[in-house]
Amino acid sequence: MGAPVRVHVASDVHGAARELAGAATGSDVFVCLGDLICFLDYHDPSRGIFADLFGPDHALRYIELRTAGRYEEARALSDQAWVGIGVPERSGRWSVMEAMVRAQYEKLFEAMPAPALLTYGNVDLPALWPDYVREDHRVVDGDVVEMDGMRWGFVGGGLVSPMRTPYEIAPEDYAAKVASLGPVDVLFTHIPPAVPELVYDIEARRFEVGSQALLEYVQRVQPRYHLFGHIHQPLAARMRIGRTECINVGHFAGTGRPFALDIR
Ligand SMILES: [Mn+2]
Repeated sequence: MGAPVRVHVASDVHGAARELAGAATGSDVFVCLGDLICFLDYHDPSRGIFADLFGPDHALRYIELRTAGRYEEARALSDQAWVGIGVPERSGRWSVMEAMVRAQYEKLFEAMPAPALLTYGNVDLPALWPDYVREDHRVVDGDVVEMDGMRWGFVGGGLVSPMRTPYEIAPEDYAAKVASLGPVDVLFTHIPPAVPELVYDIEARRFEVGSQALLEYVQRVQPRYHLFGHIHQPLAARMRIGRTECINVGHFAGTGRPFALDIR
């Protein structure tokens, strides 16, 4: 048996550029599972694009409404706030947001270790990535990378949800990406398989969206590992599904540390 491959995995970076810069130290391979952008910080409402645009009080109220599942009221509050900063037309908002997203991506991709294997989270804008990825940043979505005689599969993005985050995919399109992988030894995705314990967030107190297609894939293909993020405070951070060890790699923005695993 050869030497193990030590992989460091970071997911849900949400603006933590400083910590990201050191996240590959000591690893053979660095993997980032997305959600680079910070729109809102549920722990620190003074951080993120919403707070920068509308102030921390607005961000806090917006967070409260969304946490309570009052999405329509949250949207109305946000409409008001846009009027407040002199951008009443919906059509004018994107250019303001895009400039702020670009400023974050510039910092984050500069801090991103290289080489790295990357895929998208639901809080990412794939169309902007080509402007920021560096030469040794390999973006993989619905595809397989050969690694030391193993097949590592990657599926990025989230599924359609009431949160209306930027990169949400219809379940049938997501399932098609999963199906296109073929068999893999290690599966990397942003979102978890649809297992209640893995998708329930004990702090937000709600079920987030997991993927039925991922669950069926894991049950059928039985990769050695399925590594994912997305749920910041999961009810269960790991679980066996048959032979597969399913692991939530943790909330990088909260811990500042990558998940480390030796794979042989
Ligand atoms: Mn996410």
